[in-house]
Parts: sequence; structure tokens; C-alpha cells
Amino acid sequence: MKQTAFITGATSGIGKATAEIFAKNKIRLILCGRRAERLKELQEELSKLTEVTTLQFDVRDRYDVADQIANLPIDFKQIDILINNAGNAHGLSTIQEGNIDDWDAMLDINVKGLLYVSRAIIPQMTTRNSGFIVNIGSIAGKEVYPNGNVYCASKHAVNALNKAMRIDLNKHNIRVSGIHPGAVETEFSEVRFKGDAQKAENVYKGYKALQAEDIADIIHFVITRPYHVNIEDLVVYPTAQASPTIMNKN
Ligand code: NDP
Ligand code: 8X3
Repeated sequence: MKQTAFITGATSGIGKATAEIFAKNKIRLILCGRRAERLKELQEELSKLTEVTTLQFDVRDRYDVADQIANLPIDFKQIDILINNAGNAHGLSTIQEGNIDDWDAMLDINVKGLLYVSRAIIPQMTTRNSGFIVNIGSIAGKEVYPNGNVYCASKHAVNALNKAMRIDLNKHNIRVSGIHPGAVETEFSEVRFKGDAQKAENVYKGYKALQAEDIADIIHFVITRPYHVNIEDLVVYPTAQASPTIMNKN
């Protein structure tokens, strides 16, 4: 039977690549993000392969999130797979110099946004006693690195919520997997450095970073294991990276 996936942060990077591989594999798609134009383009493109609908919302708006999910078109109401991917780092600075608006953004988007989306979707999974949730964490949720402070805290929270979901949803046969990438070459660094293209480019210079498609491929692998197999947690680095701070650059 055809499955339906709900992907947050589908307008770019890992979320977009996941939408593309899911579409190729005929998974029906609900694609979310704030950038309407990108959602429209993606819908036009991927509709050639599968059924696609889009939701434009900011994950920080709990009422809009709940309302739009409650009002999905009939063919998209049953969500089998939730990919909690929307998120970013905002800034990179010491705790004593941190920008409080950046802190709010990271905690509101990466943690509370993930919760709002999950809370709106999980009850239909528990009622059906089936479902799959993939939470995109980060190596920043496994280790803390200099100047990463609040981003690392937000991803440690995602790591904790991933475990919490697995425990609370266990009796409902819902699989929960966490994927924790190292450096992936996406718009991530552009956002972190507030559009400073040079700084963003430097993050991915001198080695081969992970590509969004690498992570999407892994997500697809995770969700296509036999029903009795739940990959709990995956940490994925580029070969050149040994830890958040150890990078073998040319
Ligand atoms: P991108 O910046 O390329 O994509 C981020 C996505 O999140 C976009 O689609 C963006 O859509 C969406 N998003 C951001 N803020 C909001 C918001 N307030 N409401 C709704 N959607 C939002 O980065 P990546 O693809 O790299 O990041 C995806 C996930 O992977 C994130 O959770 C990130 O923390 C994680 N990650 C990334 C790594 C990397 O090195 N790139 C490594 C480890 C983890 P829009 O702007 O249209 O709303
Ligand atoms: C993104 C990877 O190392 O910039 O989560 O935190 S890192």
C-alpha cells in the first residue's frame, strides 16, 4: 500500500533531497517550509512521480501548524512517516557574547517546532498503532563544541526527544529513529552566518563534505527496513571529519 510522508524543511538541503528520493520511490508527500515559491516548484517537479501537497508554515507558529495539519486534504490525512527535519543553527559565538534572538530562534525552531509538528501528528499514529518518525539531530546533539553552545543544546534536546518518543510510543508499534549528521553541504552555513557567503563556503572547503543526497539515501534506507527492524540512532560523518572539531582538510 502506498505510504504518505510528512517532511518538514523540504524547501532545501536534506529535506528537499529526502522528498526527491521518496518521490522516486512512489511515497506520497506532504512537503513543508516557509518559502512558498520553492514549495510550488518542488510540487510541480515531484508531482510527475507521486502525489504531492504542500503546507507553508513556520514551525514556531503552534496554532498554524496544528490547524494546517488538521485540515490536510482527505488523501493526505493518514501520515505514515514523519520526517522532523526543519531546523538551523543561527550564529556561532561564545555563550557570553551570544545573540539572544539567535538563541530564541534555535530553541523555538529546532526544539519547540519539532514538538508542535510531532504533537499534531502522533495521535493519529497511536490511534492506528503504526507509524514511523525520523528525527534529524546532529553530531551537535552528541557532543558540544566551542561556540556551538545553544545550537548544541537544541540538538541535545532533539536527541533526548528522539529517545523519549521511542519509549512513549513503544507500545503503539511506532518506530522512531534519530539521524545525526556531521558536516552536510547545504544552506545550513549560509543561515548560520546570516548570508555571509564567504564564511559559509569556507566550512565546506578543502574536503568532501556530506551531500544532502547522502543523508536522504540513509533516511530512505532506515524507513524501508522490515517492520521488526528499528534503527535507533545513526551518526554519519564525512570521511574527512573525525569529530565536530577534527577535520582533515587539504
Ligand atoms: P538547510 O538550511 O538547507 O534547510 C533547512 C530547512 O529547514 C529549510 O527547508 C527551511 O525551510 C526549514 N526551516 C528552517 N526554519 C524553519 C521554520 N522556522 N519553519 C519552517 N521551516 C523551517 O539545512 P539542512 O538541510 O542542512 O538542515 C536540515 C536539518 O539537518 C536541520 O535540522 C539541521 O540542524 C540538521 N543538520 C544539518 C547539518 C549540516 O551540516 N548541514 C548537520 C547536522 C544536522 P524554509 O526556510 O523555507 O522555512
Ligand atoms: C550541523 C553540524 O557541526 O555544524 O549540525 O553542528 S555542526
